[in-house]
Amino acid sequence: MKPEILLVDPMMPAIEQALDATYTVHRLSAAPDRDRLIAEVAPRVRAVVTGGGTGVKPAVVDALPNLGIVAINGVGTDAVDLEHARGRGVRVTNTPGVLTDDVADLAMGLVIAASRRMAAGDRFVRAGQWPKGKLSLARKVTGKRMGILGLGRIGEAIAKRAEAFGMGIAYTNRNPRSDVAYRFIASPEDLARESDILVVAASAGPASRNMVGRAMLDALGPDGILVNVARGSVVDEPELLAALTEGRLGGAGLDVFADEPNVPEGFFALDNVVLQPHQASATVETRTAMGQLVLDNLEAFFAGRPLPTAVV
Ligand code: 8YV
Repeated sequence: MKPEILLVDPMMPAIEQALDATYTVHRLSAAPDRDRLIAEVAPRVRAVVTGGGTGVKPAVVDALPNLGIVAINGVGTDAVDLEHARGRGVRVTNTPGVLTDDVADLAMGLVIAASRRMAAGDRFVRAGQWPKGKLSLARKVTGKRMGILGLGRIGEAIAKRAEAFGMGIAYTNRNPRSDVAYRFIASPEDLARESDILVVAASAGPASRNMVGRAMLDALGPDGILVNVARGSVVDEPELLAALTEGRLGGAGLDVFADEPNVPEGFFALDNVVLQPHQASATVETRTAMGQLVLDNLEAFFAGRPLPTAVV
């Protein structure tokens, strides 16, 4: 008898095939009526596999009496209530490490794209405007001051890349780090004031919710660039939209939003914003490695072995 699992978000075909080989997979995203599927399979489901941004609601965890593990296909754990899972005796795993480079690469891509107006330039050429005029000047990247909000694995990988661009690097973190030479600035607002480019790489949760609000955006200022590759919840989205619209902030590169996949339409009209549909870990190589880690965690769980990347 194969153990039964609930797959919340689709994964790469090769990973789904590997899941099918070992488990009976109930696919939530393909179900015409999700609540009905959950009710039907609830007593038999031993594992939930879900995306970092999607997670699983406590009510669903509570509806699955034999659930033993939630395997997150992502590093962020904010969409799963970890304390609730702990209370229910449910293990939780994520996929740290394997996606660090990709997220840092995309962050630098957004820094360059937003500063150098690459998306606006692309639209300009496609619209046949080049023969009629010139794109307005962009902002230089090399040598700028970068502030990093959250210097964990991903923040540090972004800092390493920024070093190659001759940037001065400062950061805010829960605690100063003794193992890096970057400048620690305790106050997020001071960090923004002393940065040309502010990159959000902090983990999401109650402590960082709406942390980047009006005060920080105004401190970053009309020439400042904000890049967010963490979670939409860390930034006060209406304040960000207002700052960009009113010219109080220079530009933004955004991979994440408060209510994905819904992006406030106000952003669509802004030429100084580069938008991505949560792509930071979305490469064949990294999604393969993330999927493999999910498979490894499930295998260890069902074999009664220690979990490779346990959070709970
Ligand atoms: C993924 C993520 O897009 O790692 C995370 O926390 O949000 C992203 O890597 C997501 O988890 C896809 O399943």
